[in-house]
Amino acid sequence: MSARTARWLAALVGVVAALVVLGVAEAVALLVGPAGSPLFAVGSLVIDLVPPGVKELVISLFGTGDKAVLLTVLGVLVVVLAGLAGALEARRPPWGVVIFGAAGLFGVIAVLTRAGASGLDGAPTIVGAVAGIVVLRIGIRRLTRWRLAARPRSGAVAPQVERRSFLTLTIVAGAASLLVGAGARAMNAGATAVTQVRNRLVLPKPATAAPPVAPGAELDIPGLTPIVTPNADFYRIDTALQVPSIDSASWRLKVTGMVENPIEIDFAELLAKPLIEHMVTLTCVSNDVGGNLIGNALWLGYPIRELLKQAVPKAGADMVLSTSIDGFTAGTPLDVLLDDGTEALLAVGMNGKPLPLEHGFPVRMVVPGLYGYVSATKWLVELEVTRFADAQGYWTPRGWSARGPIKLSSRIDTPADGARVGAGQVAIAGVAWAQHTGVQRVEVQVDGGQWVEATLADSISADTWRQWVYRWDATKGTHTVRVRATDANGVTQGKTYVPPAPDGSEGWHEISFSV
Ligand SMILES: Nc1nc2c(c(=O)[nH]1)N[C@H]1C(S)=C(S)[C@@H](COP(=O)(O)O)O[C@H]1N2
Ligand SMILES: [Mo]
Repeated sequence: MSARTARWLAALVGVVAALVVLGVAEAVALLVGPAGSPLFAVGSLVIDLVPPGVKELVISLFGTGDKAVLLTVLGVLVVVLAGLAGALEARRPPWGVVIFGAAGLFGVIAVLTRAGASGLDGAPTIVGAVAGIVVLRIGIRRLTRWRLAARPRSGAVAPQVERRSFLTLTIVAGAASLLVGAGARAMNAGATAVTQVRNRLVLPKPATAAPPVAPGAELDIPGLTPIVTPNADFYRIDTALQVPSIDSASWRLKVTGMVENPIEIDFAELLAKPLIEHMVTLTCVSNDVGGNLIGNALWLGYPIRELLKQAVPKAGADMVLSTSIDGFTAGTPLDVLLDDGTEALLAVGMNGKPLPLEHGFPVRMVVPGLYGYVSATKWLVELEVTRFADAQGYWTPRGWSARGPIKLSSRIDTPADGARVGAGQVAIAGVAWAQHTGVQRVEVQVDGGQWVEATLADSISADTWRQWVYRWDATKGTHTVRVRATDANGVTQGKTYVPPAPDGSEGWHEISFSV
C-alpha cells in the first residue's frame, strides 16, 4: 500500500468516526430531548459568533437560503476536519483523538449555551464523541495492521484478513451511523417542530378561574415540598421511550363506543369551549411509602363530563377507556367522569403554560382522586365509552387493579432521612393527601412515644395535598419520627405496610435523624 493510499484511508476513518459521533448523538438525543442534538446547536452557536457584517453579507447573497449555506459550509468543515484528524491519528497519535475531543467539547458548549438548555442536554454529544473516538482508534489500528501485513514478506497474517477487518469496520460503522442518525434526526426534528408550536401557543383565559392559593397553604419551611410543583420538577411516569410529538393543529379527540352521538373535536374547538382552572394533586400508584411520585399543579381544561353529556352515554356503560397516541390506555369509572362534583378535565394547561411535551401535550386527562394509571392519560386521542366487563386499561392485565382510587397517605419531607440537625427546635414537616376526600388531621410520633397533632397548613381543596409541620425541641441523640394522617371521613392511616402493587402502598412513613 502506498503512503498516499494509507493517508486517504486514515482520513476516511476520521470521516466515519465523525459520522459515528453525529449518529450516536442524535440517537441519544431521542432519549434526553431534541435540544441535546449537537447538529443545530453548533449551527446556531456559529450564527451567534459570526460578526454581524459577515452575517448580513451571507443573507444578502443567499437570502432565505442562508441557513442551507451555513449548514453546507459546516458540513464541509466537519468532513475536512475529521479527515485531517484521521490522517493525524495515523501519523502522530493521539492528535486525532485530541481534535475529536476538542470538537466534542465545542459541541457540548454549543448545546449548553442554547436558551433553556439543561445539563442533561450535553449527554448526547459526550456519548457521541466517546463512541467516535473509539471508532477512530480501532479504525486506525486496523489500518496500520493491514498496512504492515501488506508489506512484502511481512509474514504473520495474510493481508486480505487485515484488509477485510478494516473494511468491515469502516463500512459497518459508517452505514449504521448514517441510517440510525438520519432516522433519529427526522424524529428529533419532529419534536423540535412541536416544541415551537407549543412555544407559540397562547392559551385562552379560563371562563372559571381558580381562586389564588391562600398564603396560609404554604408553610415556607426549608426542605418542605412547595405547595405547587413547578412543571420542570413534576414527576414523570409513562411507558413512552420517546415522548410523542403531536402538533396541536392536527390533534383530534374522538368520543366513541357506547354513546348516542359519537363526537370528534379538534384543538381549536376545544380551546373555544369555556375552560376551567382547577388545582389537582396527581399521584402514581407506584409511589411507595415516603416516595416522590406525586405533584400538585394548576390545570386548565374542559370538564370531561360536558363532552360526555354531549355524546350521551348509553345505559349499561360504566367505564371510559382513554387512549393515548402511543397506545397507552386507562380505564376510568364513567360515574366519576360524569359526577358534577368532580372536576375531571381534558387539560391543556399546567401551571399557566401549555402542557409540557412530557406531560401530555397537547391534551391529557386529569381526574381528582384517582391514580394516574387509571385516569391521567397523556397525549390523549380517544375516549371510548365501554364497560369494565368488556375492556381493560394498559396496566390491568399486567397485575394492577382495574380500579385505582388514591389512598390516604402522608410523608415527612424534612428532616431528610439520615440527616444531622443542629440542637434546638427542629421543624418536622411534610405533606399529606387524600385526594377528593381531604385531610383532617396529621399526627407525628417521636421515638415511639405519644402521637401528637401537627399543625396543618390551610387546605386549597380536597383535591390537593396539604402541608403540615410539627416543631419539636430536639434532644441530643438519634431519633425516629413517624407520621400518619386522618382523612375528612375520620379514617386514619393504618400501620401495616402494603407494597404499591396492585392498588397503591399503605403504611406510616418513618425517618431517622440525629441531633
Ligand atoms: N400516554 C400515557 N399516559 C399516561 C401514562 C403512560 O404511560 N402513557 N402513565 C400514567 C401514569 S401511571 C401516571 S402516574 C401519570 C403521570 O403523569 P405525569 O408524567 O404527568 O406526572 O400519567 C399517566 N398517563
Ligand atoms: Mo402511575
